[in-house]
Amino acid sequence: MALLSFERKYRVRGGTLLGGDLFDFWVGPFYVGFFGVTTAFFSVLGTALILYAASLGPTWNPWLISIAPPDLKYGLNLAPLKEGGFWQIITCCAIGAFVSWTLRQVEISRKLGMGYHVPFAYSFAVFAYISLVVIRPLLLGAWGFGFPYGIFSHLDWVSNTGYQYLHFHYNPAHMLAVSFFFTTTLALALHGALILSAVNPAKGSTVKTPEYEDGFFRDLIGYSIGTLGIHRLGLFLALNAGFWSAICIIISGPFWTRGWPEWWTWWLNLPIWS
Ligand code: UQ2
Repeated sequence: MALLSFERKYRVRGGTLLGGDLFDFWVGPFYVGFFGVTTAFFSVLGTALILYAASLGPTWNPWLISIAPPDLKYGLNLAPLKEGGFWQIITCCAIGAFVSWTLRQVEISRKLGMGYHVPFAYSFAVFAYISLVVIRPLLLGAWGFGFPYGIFSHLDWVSNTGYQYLHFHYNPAHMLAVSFFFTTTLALALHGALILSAVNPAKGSTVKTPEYEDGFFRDLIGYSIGTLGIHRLGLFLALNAGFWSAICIIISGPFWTRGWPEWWTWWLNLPIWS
């Protein structure tokens, strides 16, 4: 079925979490809903505040613009606008927009009678962001532990925060996260290549069926995970990458304050070595 006629068939009433029929309409191809309105509100307000805060700064060079969180001395209080207050309001807008976007995905899933896999997956990315700007700052007792909103400045924050723990690659949760990121790229490379190879057969022959896809990997390694399985694996790998990234930064500071290489002394201290 062509996409536009499919949309007409499935552009159904209901499935809303909030607002009933009030916001149950579309603008062009876009479903609105209560959370479409709140997404637009927080995105526009947050973007306007970023531009205004940037206009008060020293540069319009897009690489160098930076909106910093408050100084540590403000703890968990509200700071004056020009001393981190903008960062605090912008953070609220960002979280408002991300959560609204997630709930709009839920409403669309309900409308179409689908599972909640997309909002579930998206929520891991939102969790990773909230870990950096809310959960870890709360645990450490100051909003100033959040990262600055700027292209170079957030890179500097990542580097400085990493070196504060001497060698971040010794963080076991970071090890897991990196391994999952790499395995995700391996899985998508295998999957993308396999699908394209099946739909681009030798000149003159027809597109190959999934049995060929199974056949390729059975010939190669004696095992095929299957057409549904590869998507389950992909989701599992990608969600774990985001999840362990969030964990690796939450534990840095609140639960481990020394260098990460030192954490491994438990291994050197095992009685089996003596
Ligand atoms: C597969 C399969 C697909 C795939 C891929 C595989 C027909 C179209 C890529 C092969 C994947 C395997 C064997 C798992 C690899 C494991 C890791 C951790 C990367 O069998 O079924 O469907 O796209």
